[in-house]
Amino acid sequence: MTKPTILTGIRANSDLTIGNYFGAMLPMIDMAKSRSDECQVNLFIPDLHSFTTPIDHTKLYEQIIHNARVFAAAGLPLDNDNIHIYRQSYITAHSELTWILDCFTGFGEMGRMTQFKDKSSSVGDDRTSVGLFNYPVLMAADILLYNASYVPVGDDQTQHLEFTRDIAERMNARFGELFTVPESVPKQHEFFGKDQGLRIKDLANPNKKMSKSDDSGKGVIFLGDTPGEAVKKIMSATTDDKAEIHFDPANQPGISNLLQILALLRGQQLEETTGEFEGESRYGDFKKVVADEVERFLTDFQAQLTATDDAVILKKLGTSEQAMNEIANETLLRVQRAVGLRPKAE
Ligand code: AQP
Repeated sequence: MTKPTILTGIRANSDLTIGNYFGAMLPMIDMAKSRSDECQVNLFIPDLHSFTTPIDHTKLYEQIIHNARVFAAAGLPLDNDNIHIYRQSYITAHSELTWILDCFTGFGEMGRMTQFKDKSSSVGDDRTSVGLFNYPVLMAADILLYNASYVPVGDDQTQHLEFTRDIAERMNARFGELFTVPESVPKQHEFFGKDQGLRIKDLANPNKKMSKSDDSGKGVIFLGDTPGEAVKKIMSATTDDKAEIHFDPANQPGISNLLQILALLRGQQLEETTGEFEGESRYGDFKKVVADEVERFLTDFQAQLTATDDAVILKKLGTSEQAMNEIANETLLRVQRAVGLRPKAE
């Protein structure tokens, strides 16, 4: 019996943040390690998704390789044959299947996607591309090409997973069993077990999430920040005038965010960290504790990053991409035959 496939990725549009690291990368690596005996794990670098919003293209290729290094530095076992790490654009079937699925996707269906509405309003009409409008279809192709059943999704991606299930069912109803339909959102939550909703907030504006594409970067800690830069960002983080530390995201979002960050950096349960500082009044002292921990984390992480070996990483990418091309091309051929682009199978 073939093993179920788990699939997940992080865009390479900019340096990663501690939000991406603790909210996505570390959980992905833990999941890959714990599930790789029973599942095939596909971790991919969605390089085609990286420019649905404007980026500096002179930096894209280096950023892609850099993200692969970050996975290695964060502990991804590159010698595990059940874990694949690959660059999306190296498997051309992603683009080809996207076009075919596009022609079975409604304009209105895409226009209802809240991510499109949010992101297009933030970049403005002139810079809103058809790629941004269309990216859920590319995401559906990313999943369906590999018959993936499990895709960890945060709130912002649930609509896209639902669309993937819809288009797979639509194509299957019309052309016969072409695709494995990924599990529903509740089943994904059941499978991945833990809370997928963790969100580190922007330090300057703790009412919004920390994002790698943030224009000012003032409230964002990037993995490539010098420890000194990161310390300054923590020390100038927005808090409140209550002068009492409580974990209360609704009323004290800044302080609560710092407690959350500290717990993640220390690898502690949030309750343990909040218990230690509950009721204290000296925000400056508390920030210094968080800043020291951030400094230590970045110093260690950057040393691990420097120690990664590009030859080993490129070899792993190459091996995974070869294996992924085989699986993806098989699915694509099935679809091409079904829609009449290739002769029917003998
Ligand atoms: N602040 C965050 N806290 C926890 N997790 C986060 N993630 C993003 N921000 C936080 C998780 O990181 C992964 C990144 O996926 P993505 O690059 O495909 O896109 P995203 O969700 O749009 O992430 P960003 O950092 O906000 O990127 P930009 O600014 O480029 O759009 C996801 O698993 C996400 O949940």
